[in-house]
Amino acid sequence: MKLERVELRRIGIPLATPFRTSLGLELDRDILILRADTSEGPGWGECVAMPEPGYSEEYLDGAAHVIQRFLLPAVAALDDLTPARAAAAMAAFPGNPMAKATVEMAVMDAWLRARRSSYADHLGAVRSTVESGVSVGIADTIDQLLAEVSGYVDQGYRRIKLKIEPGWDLEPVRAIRERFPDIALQADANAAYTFADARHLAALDAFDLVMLEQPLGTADVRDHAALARMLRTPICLDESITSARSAADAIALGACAIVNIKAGRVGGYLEARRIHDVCAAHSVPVWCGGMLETGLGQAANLALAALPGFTMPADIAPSARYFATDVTAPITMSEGRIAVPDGPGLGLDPIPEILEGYTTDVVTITRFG
Ligand code: SMG
Ligand code: MG
Repeated sequence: MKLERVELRRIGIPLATPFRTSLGLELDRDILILRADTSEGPGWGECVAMPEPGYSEEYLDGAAHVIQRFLLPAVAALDDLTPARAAAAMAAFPGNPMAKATVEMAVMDAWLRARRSSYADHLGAVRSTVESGVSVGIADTIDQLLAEVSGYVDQGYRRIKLKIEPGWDLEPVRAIRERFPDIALQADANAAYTFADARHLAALDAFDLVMLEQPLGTADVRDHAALARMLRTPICLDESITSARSAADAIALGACAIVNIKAGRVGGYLEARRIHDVCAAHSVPVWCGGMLETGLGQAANLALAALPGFTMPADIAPSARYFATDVTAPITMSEGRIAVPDGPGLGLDPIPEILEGYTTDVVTITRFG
């Protein structure tokens, strides 16, 4: 297989519900969709970088530039292109995991479609549906949060995750726990605290949380280990885990009991699978995180979340939770579960007219480097 042509398409989609976290407020999604045309057919990738650095140092314009200027020439130079060879070629450049994951995702899609094999089969999925969890943004008031979460509980989500930050933590968590004593509940701080907040965070132990996700800074792995010794609530790392190696280190330090895996954060689905393997070898449960993806990204995430070590509900929700109209046929939930696509490649296609309608910019590349 050989890369012949790439289309870098920027789309803007309003979010069905504004999403506020300690990182800022998202009202719509600005997303880069990469179409890779190869000698064996097309494949699709989605970039999860946000418009601004915040969640990590990557941002969308920067990722688009790195893809065009460095990653595509390296991948286009390969005569016998496979997903693993693409990842190896891109590894020559340090960092930029979300940019790399976008290219790898599209190459893997093209390669699997040509082989009539699904993402799920290729990655090693063992189940055909995945438990769906919902990530709930910071609300203006506790009453608004209660109303929003009630709706999600009624819809049947298997787990509720509350975004927290200093000033919005114990009270919202207490209110939700009092109203819903039996739901699986967890909190995600997106690195908003420091170790100086350890005693305050220990007060979350009263609310029987499944986990506390990334309370401290991305680089504060040793502080997470110290915090873990002070809390009964299990610590889950998200931002801090950037590779299988960093997962092994964090586990060895005692910095996390659970790992959130996002392919974009770690450079692609192949590295995501390696993190799954490392965690499984240490009996550390993992679950699939989300970055408010379209149906394309969700399709790949569903395949990943069907691997055996993914034993906790994913941040994968039906399309309607994110967008009034998704770019693919809508992803739907039934009794809190979402089906893993089983068609070739991602198993879902973008609908051309819908993609076109959301498009804000297209660049077509036929000569690389
Ligand atoms: O995709 O349902 C989703 C959102 C999941 O909360 C979510 N993602 O830190 O886990 C996380 C956040 C990152 C996105 S914040 C802009
Ligand atoms: Mg997180």
